[in-house]
Amino acid sequence: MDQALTRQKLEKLRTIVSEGDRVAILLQDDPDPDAMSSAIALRVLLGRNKLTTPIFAFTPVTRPENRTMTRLLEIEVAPADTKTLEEFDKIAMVDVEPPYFGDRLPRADIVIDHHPGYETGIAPFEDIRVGYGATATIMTEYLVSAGESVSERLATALLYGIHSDTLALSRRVTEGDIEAFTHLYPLANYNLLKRMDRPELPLGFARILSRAMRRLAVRDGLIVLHLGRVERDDLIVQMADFCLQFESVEWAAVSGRLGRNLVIAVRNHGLGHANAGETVKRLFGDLGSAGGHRNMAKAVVPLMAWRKREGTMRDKMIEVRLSELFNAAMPGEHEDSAPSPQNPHQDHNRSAYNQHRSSGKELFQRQSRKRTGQKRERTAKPDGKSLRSGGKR
Ligand SMILES: [Mn+2]
Repeated sequence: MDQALTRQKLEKLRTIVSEGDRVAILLQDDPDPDAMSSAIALRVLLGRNKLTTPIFAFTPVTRPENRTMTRLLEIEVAPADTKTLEEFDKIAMVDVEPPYFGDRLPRADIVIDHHPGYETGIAPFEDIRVGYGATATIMTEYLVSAGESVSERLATALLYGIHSDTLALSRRVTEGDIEAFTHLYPLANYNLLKRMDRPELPLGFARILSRAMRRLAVRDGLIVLHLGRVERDDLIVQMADFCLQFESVEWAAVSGRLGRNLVIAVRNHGLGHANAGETVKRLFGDLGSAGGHRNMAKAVVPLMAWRKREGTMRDKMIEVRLSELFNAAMPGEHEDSAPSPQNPHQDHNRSAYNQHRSSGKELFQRQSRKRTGQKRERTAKPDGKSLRSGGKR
């Protein structure tokens, strides 16, 4: 966006809010770094503080990285309710738009966002720049245009907002995002950034980790690990990311028990045709919520539903079973997991996953059937070793 237009917008923005107005800044549910950093930037632009212009959200910040951000940068997000919001003279929102809130929102005066697809023309001030990687970029442009000096805290927050919304400038990034990033970079505190990006691990996790590491094995580019009971969801996700870093690993599926659920995080390098989101949907969609993108996906399955389908909730068996499922789900790539004779559902599930397999492997299927005395479509040599001669690597 050109600077003249930003300056024009900025002037209008400042006319919307009068001296004595109490302003609420409202964020999306479970606010993320882009939203929180944009909120404190707006406060600075309006020349206000946290007493006259508090930040609200209907549900609290839950992600550990984001909680670390609020703690390290001392960002307070108060719980919103419609009645409380009604008491404010002006309601501003950043990184979100009025229709998102439905009935919960009494009014809207200022809207700054980068999300597409919402009805516009609701608030007297709107600046919606679809295509921008982050709202923090828009806010940085305002700050530059206003000639505001950006504090270390604000620069750190905005940089982290851009960083997390654009997956470290790798997704949906515009020249504007890179410019804002470059502008903020020398002003930010890297030590804090590092601590936000990698939240501290609870000490108790070390024991879980050491047990899991002993079992870690890469099979045809795939790692499957079940951690047992964990205290935080992000430990499972971090572990999946970690596993993906080992050489020759293309896919990692890591699970853990969290409350009454089995949480499964999947990561891959995006090679080949398999899609992580579609894979978890196919494997676990009937049990709970499952979905995601091509490279990262997640399933949250109630343990009771798992037991109903799989017949057991024992941690050891969960890992065995997940290993079978994921090995079978990799189209033509991962086929060498040992069959689990205890599991009555195996053949049924496999046949569904293997429908697309090529008939050129029939010889081995026959051998396999002879070996086990069962009708099975799984393609494996009698010795259980992989048939694959490499495939696409
Ligand atoms: Mn955003």
